[in-house]
Amino acid sequence: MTKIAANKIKKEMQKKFVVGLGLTGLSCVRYLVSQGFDVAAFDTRKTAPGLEVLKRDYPNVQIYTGDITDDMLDDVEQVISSPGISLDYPLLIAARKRDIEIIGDIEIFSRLAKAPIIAITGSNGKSTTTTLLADMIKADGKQVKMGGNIGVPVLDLLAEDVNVPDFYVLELSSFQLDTTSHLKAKAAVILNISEDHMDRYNSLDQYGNSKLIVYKNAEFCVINAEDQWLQDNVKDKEGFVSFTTKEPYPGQYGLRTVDKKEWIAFGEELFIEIKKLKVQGKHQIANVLAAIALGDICGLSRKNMCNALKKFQGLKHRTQFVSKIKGVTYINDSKGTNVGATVAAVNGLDGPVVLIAGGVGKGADFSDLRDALKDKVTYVILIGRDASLIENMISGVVPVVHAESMEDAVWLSADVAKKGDYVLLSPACASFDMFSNYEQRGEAFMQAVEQVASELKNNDG
Ligand code: UMA
Ligand code: ADP
Repeated sequence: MTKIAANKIKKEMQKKFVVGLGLTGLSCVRYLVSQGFDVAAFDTRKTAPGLEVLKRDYPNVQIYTGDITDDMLDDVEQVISSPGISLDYPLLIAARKRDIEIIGDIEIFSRLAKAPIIAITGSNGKSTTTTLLADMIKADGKQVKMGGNIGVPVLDLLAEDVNVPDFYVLELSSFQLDTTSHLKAKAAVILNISEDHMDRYNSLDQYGNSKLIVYKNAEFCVINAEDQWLQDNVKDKEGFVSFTTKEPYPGQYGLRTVDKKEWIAFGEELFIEIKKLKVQGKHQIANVLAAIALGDICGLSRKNMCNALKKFQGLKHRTQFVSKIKGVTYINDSKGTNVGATVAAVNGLDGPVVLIAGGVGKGADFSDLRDALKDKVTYVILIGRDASLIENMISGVVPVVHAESMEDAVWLSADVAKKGDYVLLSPACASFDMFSNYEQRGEAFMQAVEQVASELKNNDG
């Protein structure tokens, strides 16, 4: 028998079972079928998002939807689970009982990738830092592929790999890291840890520990010196590169004031003046510092990194300027889907704030909002499913009003905001009770702001 035929038979005996038919599941099926594996797939939903495409393009893939049955895992040698499915889901418990390996797409990718991986995780700032680093790598004339939680399933990066890039830059969520064990990043950063996804994890520690997986086996580790959870829980930080938004010590990335000008610095070395950056707010500066630290590890030229930095405007829906109407500035931070992000957004603004918040709280403890809102926020306008949970935590601290829709919320905000105020949409919640995703929520906010702008202008005329 030829080696190729033997390999084919070996692969056919290895049934891969893909759990979840979202972006990740579909990309896993695509990749595994292209490699000649026998593949079956399952989704808890009877009408999963990728179901029709899957049936059309992969008629040989056996598909199960809805309830699980005992025989599903027969002949299965490996389960590839999507990030949206909890590891406590009964099918995955059953797989563990049968000693079937459970991995995710990041694990497959880690075992196969032929270029250095830069891994970026944290509760907030992942997409921003990932995009900025990819921009810097491009500005340095190198090839980069960006994927992961940012919206491009990693196996799609391999599928298109005719030319292996110089770097893969991956945004990784805790869900993705939960099913990853062989990631060996060239450089890894955890930007920060604050409560998120408490409907999936028992505690902040359990959630944080998932993120710590990025540091395991990484050649270089980058850490936020100001993050309490990381400082308390990363036991051995020897050799770590760290960043701070205060004055750095030698070998650390931070901010330095020289002749009344504030600079991004590496120890004593001045890198770029803050006022040359288009992004604003301490939290965004922290992301910039992390990206520079990673860029240095990648060996990028400082000049090219600075060029990318000067152009970087930040991402849409992240403390994004929308409009200034009658002296009130409207900011869209729809991607503020947890308390940490909302606190950072509020702190980053230099005037009184009317805050629009609410949605699906994901089991979060909203009490941290109390201190952050106390002296800065004049009104909170609440929308969405968990509005009353937030109200319970902040009532007595700041006046609260409820709105039925985003449009109503924006009109209410325009009524109460005074000249010099900010109206900030930063929900501290997920969006899926009222919108398909955070992008749609942000668009709804921006449209409503446009409406306010045009009606107030008409009234003026
Ligand atoms: N679902 C079911 N039944 C299933 C499988 C999934 O109900 O059998 C539900 C999940 O509970 C979830 C939704 O379907 O509500 C999507 O889950 P999924 O695993 O199918 O997700 P994908 O479409 O594969 O997208 C995932 C990431 N989504 C999640 O982790 C929930 C995307 O990150 C990521 O861009 C994509 O893989 C490519 O890597 C999005 C996200 O919301 C942006 N991530 C979370 C976050 O950033 O907070 C972690
Ligand atoms: P992620 O990909 O981790 O969700 P994003 O870059 O998309 O991060 O930003 C998500 C939200 O977090 C936005 O509301 C943004 O304003 C806020 N944010 C960004 N960077 C930070 C940071 N370093 N600390 C706290 N909040 C941040």
